[in-house]
Amino acid sequence: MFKRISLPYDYDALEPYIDATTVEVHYEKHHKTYTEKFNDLVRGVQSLKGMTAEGILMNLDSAPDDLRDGLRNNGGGHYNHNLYFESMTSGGNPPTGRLKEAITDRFGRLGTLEDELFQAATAKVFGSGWAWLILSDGKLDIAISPNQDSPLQNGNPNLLLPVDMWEHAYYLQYKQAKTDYVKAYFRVVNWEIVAKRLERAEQA
Ligand code: MN3
Repeated sequence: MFKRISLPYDYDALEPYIDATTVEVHYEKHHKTYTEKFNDLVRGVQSLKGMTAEGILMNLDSAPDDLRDGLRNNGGGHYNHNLYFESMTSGGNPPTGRLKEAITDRFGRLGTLEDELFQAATAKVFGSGWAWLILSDGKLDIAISPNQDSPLQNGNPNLLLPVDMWEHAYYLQYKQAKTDYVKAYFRVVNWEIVAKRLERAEQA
């Protein structure tokens, strides 16, 4: 049984950057639906028993043909949103330690990382999709993916920070102004969590 993470903050904790209605609808409706549909698809399929969501999404080729698209979309929606909601905290916090060092090595400064991730999210993702900070070949990198895909489908499990670019992530508050949404998202990023993901990725 796949579960959503418990939201680690109140609905209004990310205001004014992400408002309470957006968080509530996104978590209680969209995220809930992806997770329920994913569980419905996986339930009773012997070959998927005991697999993690990550494992299923990294091995879609071996999934039953009639379930593959559903697993990809709903499993991706489930997995990506667990990462996304865990990636925010009230008021945000700054990168420290090894993460800060990795950011300096690759981007020079946090602002440059944010600029590149912003460009990817707002200019390269067309329609619904995601932008990502990932670890790739031992280095921080930026990636994008359509729909509910992620770098998992390219064999890379080292997802460090997601940016949800589906309209449902911002439309209630920002309407079409997705650039304002991405700037606001950067104000609530929980870099402590990103640092933990980097640590795990570098140990793997
Ligand atoms: Mn979403």
